[in-house]
Amino acid sequence: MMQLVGMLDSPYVRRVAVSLELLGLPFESRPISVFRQMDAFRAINPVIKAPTLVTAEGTVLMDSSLILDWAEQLAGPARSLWPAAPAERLRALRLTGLALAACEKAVQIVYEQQVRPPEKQHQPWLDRVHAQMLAGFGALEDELRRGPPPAPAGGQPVGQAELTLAVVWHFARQLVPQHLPEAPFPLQRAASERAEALAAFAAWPHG
Ligand SMILES: N[C@@H](CCC(=O)N[C@@H](CS)C(=O)NCC(=O)O)C(=O)O
Repeated sequence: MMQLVGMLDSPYVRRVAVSLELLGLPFESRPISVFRQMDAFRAINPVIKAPTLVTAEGTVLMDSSLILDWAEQLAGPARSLWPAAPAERLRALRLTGLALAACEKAVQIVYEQQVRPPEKQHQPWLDRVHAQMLAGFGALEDELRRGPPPAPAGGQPVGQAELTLAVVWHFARQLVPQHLPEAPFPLQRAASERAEALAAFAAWPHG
């Protein structure tokens, strides 16, 4: 059985876990920390990146989007979390890209504030990534105002775009709430609440 290595406090790990669940692909979760259990992680993947997927044959994959590419191959097009029509697929890719960019910026805020000692923090960098994160969530909110994310070909209650933006919103509100007010983003808040109520999200909770 394939193994998903990494903790669910990582939004990248969580998006893979929820996606595997919705794709109907069984996996073993190995919640090893990239910080507190570096040696154990290194023994599986010397690069120490979460998520890491160890396939049933033993291939070690990393990067959530590439892992999900492989998972989609295993599940087949009839179960896909992506829409089949090109225009909808393009919109889903745009939404997912915005969510992943906002996510990267939220993670950078966390690293700047929690990994670096306070005297080594660099405010201009923090300001830059904070503005980038808000720009990402702002663009996502504009997109959601134009209409809901496209439905997936596999008929799941959420597709990859909605799943990712919901995981990212929840993560950012948990980790950097002082940098992310809820009021300007009501549609993302609602999407997150809807998603968190789904069985696949409850099965793989943040943290
Ligand atoms: N683009 C990657 C980002 C993954 C990532 O940065 N994961 C973090 C945990 S949230 C990590 O491995 N951090 C440890 C490190 O980069 O050294 C993905 O989509 O999987």
